[in-house]
Order: sequence, then C-alpha cells, then structure tokens
Amino acid sequence: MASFKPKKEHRFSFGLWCTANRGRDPFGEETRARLDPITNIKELGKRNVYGFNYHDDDLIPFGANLQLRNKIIKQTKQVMKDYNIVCSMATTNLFYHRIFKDGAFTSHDPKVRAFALQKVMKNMDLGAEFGANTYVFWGGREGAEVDAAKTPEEAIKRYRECMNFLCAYSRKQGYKFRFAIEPKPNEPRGDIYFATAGHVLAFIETLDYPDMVGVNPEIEHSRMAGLNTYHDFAQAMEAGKLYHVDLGAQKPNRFDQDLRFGSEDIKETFFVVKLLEDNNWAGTRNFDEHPYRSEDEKGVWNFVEGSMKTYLILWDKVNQFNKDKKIQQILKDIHGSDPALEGIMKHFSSEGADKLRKQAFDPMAISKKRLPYEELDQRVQELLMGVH
Ligand code: GCO
Ligand code: MN
Ligand code: MN
Repeated sequence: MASFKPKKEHRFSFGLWCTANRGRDPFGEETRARLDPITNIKELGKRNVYGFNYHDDDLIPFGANLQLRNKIIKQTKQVMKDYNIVCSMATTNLFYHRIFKDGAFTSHDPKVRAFALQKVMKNMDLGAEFGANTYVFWGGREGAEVDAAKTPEEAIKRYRECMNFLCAYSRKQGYKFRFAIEPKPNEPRGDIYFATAGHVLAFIETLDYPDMVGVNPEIEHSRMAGLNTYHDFAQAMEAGKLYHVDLGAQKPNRFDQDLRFGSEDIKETFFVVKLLEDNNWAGTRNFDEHPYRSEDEKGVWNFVEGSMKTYLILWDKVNQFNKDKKIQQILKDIHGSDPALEGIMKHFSSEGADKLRKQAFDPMAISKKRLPYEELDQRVQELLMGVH
C-alpha cells in the first residue's frame, strides 16, 4: 500500500456524472467539453477504478429511441468487460427535466409521480442487467420553498408510497437490489425533505420492506448541515443501514461544493476512513464529487487519481494510528472497566436495579480520573501531519 497506487481490490468507484461534470454552475456556462460515457468508463477502468455508478440519463440520453438505447447498452457491456470495471450502483435522474420542477415522488401531480416511478423501474431493469446491486435515491427536488404549497406530512406519505412500490417491484422481478436513500438538507430546493441521515433512518422503519432500504450518507451533505460526518456515517453503520457512501469534501455550512476527497476536513475524513476500514465495511469506497470548474479535461483525471491516493494515504494513517503505542496506551487508560457494574447495566433486572440503588459512589473521586485528550489529539494531529 505504501506506493498509494489504487488496485481493483480497493473497490473504489466514481459516479459517471463526477468525471463528466463540465464545470457549469448557476452563474456560468460549462468550462469543459462533454465526456462521452463509454470513454468515461474506459478511463476509470484504466486507472484501476473498480466500479462506476450512473444515473439513467448519464448513460442513455433522456428520450433516446430504442435503437440508440440498445447500442449504448451493448457498448457499455463491452467496455466493462474490456477494462474490468463493474457497475457498482445505479440511480435515477429525477431532477433535471422540467417535469420534476416541483419534485418527483412528492409532486402534487399523480402523472409526475407515475412518470417518476416508470423512469425508476426502467432503470432498475437496466441496472440489474449491468449487475448492480445497489440502487440510490437522491431526492434533490423533493422539497419546497413555499411551505404553504405542500405539507411535509403529505410529501413523506407520497415518498413512502413510491418507495414501497419500488421495493415490491424489485422483489417481484427477482432483483438483488438494496436501496440507499441519500439525504441532503437543501439545494437545489430551499429545503429538501429527509435532510439528514437521522431523518432517513427514522423513515426507513415505516416502510413495508425496511430491510431492503438503507442510507447513502454524503460527506458534503452532512457538512452542509454543519454535522459531524463521521458520526453520521457511524450511526448508519451501527444501525446496519450503511448501504452506500458518497465521499468528497466540503467547507461547512455552504452550498454543495463537492470538492475532491480529503481536500478539506482532513481529521473528520480520517475518522470516516477509519470507520470503514476498521469495520471492514463491505461496500465500495465511492466518490461523489466534482473537479474544480477551473480544470481542463486533464485535470479531471488528476482529480480521480488524487481522490484515490488520498484515501490510501488516510488508510495508511489508520494503520499507523492502530499501531501507535502511545495512542493505544492512552486509549487503554481512558477506557474504564468494572465487570460487576457493567453486568448490572447490560440488561435490566429488579435485582440489579436494587443493587444499583444501594451502591455507594464517590463522585469526586471518580471525577479525578485523568482524560489526556490534549495529548491524544496532538498525537493524532502529528500523525496526520506526517511527523510520526
Ligand atoms: C449532490 C448529490 C448527487 C447524488 C446523485 C445520485 O451532489 O447533490 O450528491 O450527486 O448523489 O445525483 O443520485
Ligand atoms: Mn453533493
Ligand atoms: Mn451524492
């Protein structure tokens, strides 16, 4: 790993829309030429990227005829084979076309909701054909600026109806999909429903097939809301619901910057990598981010290579952390152990509760235990800065 060169076994993946991003923003036109999806997949594969993700429209232009559709499908399968790259995730573009101007699953218009379902079903068929087993739902337009127009309760009910419908469709077709809902607090809507990983986790439990559905947290989106990304990812993992991840970087409390992985928030990012690697997390290490608008076509590939290299460097830092004697000693010292009390607290019993009520504690003595977090954090800091 010391060369920090990506290998297929590292299971890195990118969305086709990341590398095909042309640098457009609300204030300026594109700065790069269009990258066709087949070249895109090929260039990713050549750089030892394990998988690609796509929205239906990234691959097959909206409204394409059957002939064009079949041609692109054939070319995609060929390039996947030639460059040893899999399709790791499929998703639907339910935000670009103006039919989705006020949402897809949460639109007032049953025709819009039905069209959205049809679009998802068609792309699930295609995703399954490409061998994807994760399907992401990012409800970018599922939100509001005018709260008088649509109540959140109504929106949530409509969204649930659509998710239940699609879970049932996947089962009926015999697909292996696990669905991952991706939260985002705002942009492009003033407010988006299901703003955080916590909102998604709570919602999943109300679905007909909760086991099929998990979360796709994105570093940038957590930080847009000023949240701790590491905590967000960890809570989803602890719930057994971390079905996919979107890695990137973001200055907090701003518009979605989709910066190159690790280019901001290095300590928090380190703990995200530590979480995934220490737990041997089974999913792909997936990047969802955009090259700077100021870059040319060559810079796009610097961005791809840089993201994977940073991940491998942070992974190496994780191994250093786990082997660092000083860090490990401090961690050992700060974790108390009291088997008798721990036994009582683990599961409630009347007897245990009685014992606990009678137990004598010396709060002042207990509070004297040293917690050398200054030393610990400084050591981690030095490790990240490359001193050790
Ligand atoms: C964003 C989103 C999107 C989604 C993608 C998948 O940047 O706001 O992350 O990139 O992840 O569209 O549907
Ligand atoms: Mn984003
Ligand atoms: Mn994303």
